[in-house]
Amino acid sequence: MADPYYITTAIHYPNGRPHIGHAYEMIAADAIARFQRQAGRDVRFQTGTDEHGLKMAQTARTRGVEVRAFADEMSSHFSEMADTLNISYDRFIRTVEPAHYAASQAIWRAMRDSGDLYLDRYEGWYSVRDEAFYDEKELIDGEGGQRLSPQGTPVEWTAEETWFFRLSKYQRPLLDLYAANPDFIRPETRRNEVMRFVEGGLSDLSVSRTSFDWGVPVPDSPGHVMYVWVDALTNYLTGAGYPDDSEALARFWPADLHLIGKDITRFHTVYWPAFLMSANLPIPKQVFAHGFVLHRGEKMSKSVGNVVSPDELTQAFGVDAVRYFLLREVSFGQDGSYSAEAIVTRVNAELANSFGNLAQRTLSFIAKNLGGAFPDAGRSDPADAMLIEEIVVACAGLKTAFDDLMLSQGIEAWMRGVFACNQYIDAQAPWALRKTDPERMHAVLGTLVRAIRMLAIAILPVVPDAAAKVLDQIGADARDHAAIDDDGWYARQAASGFVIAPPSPVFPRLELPVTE
Ligand code: ME8
Repeated sequence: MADPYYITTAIHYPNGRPHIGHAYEMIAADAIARFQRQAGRDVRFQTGTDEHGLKMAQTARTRGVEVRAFADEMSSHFSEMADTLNISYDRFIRTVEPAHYAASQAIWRAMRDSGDLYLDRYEGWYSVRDEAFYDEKELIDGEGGQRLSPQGTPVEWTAEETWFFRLSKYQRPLLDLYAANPDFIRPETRRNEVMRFVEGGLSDLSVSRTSFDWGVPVPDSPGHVMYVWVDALTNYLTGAGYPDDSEALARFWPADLHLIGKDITRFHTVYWPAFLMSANLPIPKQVFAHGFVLHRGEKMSKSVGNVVSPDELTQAFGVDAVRYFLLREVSFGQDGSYSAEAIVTRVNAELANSFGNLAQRTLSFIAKNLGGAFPDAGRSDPADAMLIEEIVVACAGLKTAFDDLMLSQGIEAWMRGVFACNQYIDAQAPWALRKTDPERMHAVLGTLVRAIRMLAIAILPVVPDAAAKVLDQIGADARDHAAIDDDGWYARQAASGFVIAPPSPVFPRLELPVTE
């Protein structure tokens, strides 16, 4: 049976509409999931919405709607966005599902049975926006002396009876975990931050609330609901069949990769492994914290008026263009910036004018001048084998980089293959050979068809629809990594009598919308 691979995104708060940051995270996870499927892994890919907590309850109240109805409506915007963006998730989890209540209560009982939960009075600072507790020493001063969280969000003083989790007990085990697994937290900058934070000492964590009831009820403790992060993090286990589906659990737990944004690293690399250790469950193999996507270098905010919805972007430029841009432009793990100009420039230069143009010119020439028949072997030249070698290297470069989650570098390696094709066309001038040297023309066009197929397979995880269209145009069915190295494909396809129809362009040239 194929090797399992379990990948998750964060589950998103549906207290507002999805924004480009949510889209970015789903797209990156999707490219990784598709890439692993191509490599033959048995992928389980989960995304979803995080629907409990004070933030959701307060937003619903402000809007005068019942919180469950509000959650239902808002969650659907996220699943619709996932579908629009062509996200190949296996499960879209909602934390209001009964299966998720069962998982959250099971992990709670397991932590309680380990002696790690106790009742006490909590008094301290809470940020509803971050759904996070902060120590006094972490706070910063805002305007007019207002206390703010380190993220710059307002905090309020809270005092209530709550259950506590003995986080302090896990300081040493956590530091040991980081030391033994240098790749558990990536990138390196985040790993260093987390280690410094844990080395500074850990306070026990308040993990239940009594002042509101929008959450998973704490077992055997009437009036308490779980702190939203306890239930939220448990979604990853719910998706792996916890607690009852032992077959799925054995297969998919621990997760291979939690892909999250940098602002929630602490929850995933401190609290989550501590909860799991307490419940005697294995720790995920890796947490990768991606950076933030900014609009023209600025944080998106409603008050600045620079919030662009993912829908607006995909309607203006197309889904694959937006996917390509985000993965190519943003060095994975760092912050990045987007603007309409940057999208148009990047996509036109690399997709429309380079890869798209290469496929379009080659295939329409064959359709027109060879009646769509695959070119003959013709008279080969060392330049042909050299080009194929460059393409093999480019595709292998993408694979090595994607295996290591270096998405942007992987696409860059692929682009070198595209540029090699364009140089080859300039040097070989196949269109001119039609009259002067048809045998050579056949060999050149045949080499280009081979190259186009390999490049299209390699880039499928990034631009799944567009690359599939190119592959359809040449009738290439096998689309996994092994197919890239299949030298016999061309001869078989030519012998099958497949006819290349006049292609319609797959990567249109983008125009800047007039409003920008
Ligand atoms: O934090 N650029 O949900 P969330 C890139 N429910 N990524 C961004 C971003 C931006 N501008 N803004 C947010 C939560 N994100 C919790 C997670 S997981 C058990 C619970 C990322 O809707 C953010 O870092 O506030 C996070 O990974 C994800 O979007 C959801 O953020």
